[in-house]
Amino acid sequence: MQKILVARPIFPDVIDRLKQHFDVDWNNADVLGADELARRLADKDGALTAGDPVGASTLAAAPRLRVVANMAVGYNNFDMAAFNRANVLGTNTPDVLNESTADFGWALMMAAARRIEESGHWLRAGHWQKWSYDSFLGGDVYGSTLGVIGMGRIGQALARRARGFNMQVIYHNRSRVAEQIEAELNAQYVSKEELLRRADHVVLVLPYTKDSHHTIGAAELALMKPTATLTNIARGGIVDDAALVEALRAKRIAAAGLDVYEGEPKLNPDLLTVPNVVLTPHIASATEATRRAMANLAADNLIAALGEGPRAERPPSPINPEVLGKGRT
Ligand code: 8YV
Repeated sequence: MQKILVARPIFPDVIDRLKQHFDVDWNNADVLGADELARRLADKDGALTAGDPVGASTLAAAPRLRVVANMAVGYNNFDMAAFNRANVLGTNTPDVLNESTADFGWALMMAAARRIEESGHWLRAGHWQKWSYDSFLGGDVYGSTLGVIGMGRIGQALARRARGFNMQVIYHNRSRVAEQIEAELNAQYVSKEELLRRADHVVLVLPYTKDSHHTIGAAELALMKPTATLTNIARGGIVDDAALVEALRAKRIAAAGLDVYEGEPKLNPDLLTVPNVVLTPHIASATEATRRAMANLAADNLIAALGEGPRAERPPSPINPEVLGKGRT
């Protein structure tokens, strides 16, 4: 039987499914460090990760490894150049999380705009004595301008929701999306600078790469309206968190909603002292149904990629399908 490592705690019934196909080494405990991950991969044919870094040295320590299935749509934890050199297949979990993640982006954006977390803390602290006309005044979402940076599948799901809020949608992306999608979403392609100047609510839904590092820093925050909000449901590192703290403190923008952070699960401690930011612990895809679908899709990828003879199938969501059929190097 082929051997796999499941590097993280996941749903036990998905482990049971995997056990029907593989000899499973399950790390149902703390996150594995790089050395321990390499040690546990030394005799494995496949692995299921969730954000664990896998690069050249990890692959070199695992000469049998042929596939690593990430339980995430983002795969910036994989060094894909190293995967390609070694002919190791990487897979991810696209699509199954689009709607849950878009819902959550919406929730964070609205919470930031309407100061839900800030006012909730104030209430819990016992400060509420009377109604006041100017308590926690926020910005409207209905009828405002939504700026989406990263118009992929999740960005499109987010933009689709804007119709119900009568919003104008502008977007920026590496390349324009098909005209038909622009028309369906009633979305206008603009430069990043124009988007930052015009949007009332900016939402980041782009993948993290060298090029998207600090897509939003001090200069970009300075372009935004003082009444605008910024929401990041993409990846830590896309926003310069220190610059964001400064902008929030100085009220250069009204508020932010963050689900991801530079260096998470540690985060810039200054963020905790800023009232006008909503903070959540990387849970945008975290609904029962979606996390189950992600775990099962990662399992499907492993089962198909490692299947032999008549059981060999094309995995449903390969990142680098060009290595399929090539021998491990
Ligand atoms: C994952 C995510 O749960 O899919 C992604 O890219 O950010 C989340 O949905 C997280 O990355 C753990 O793998």
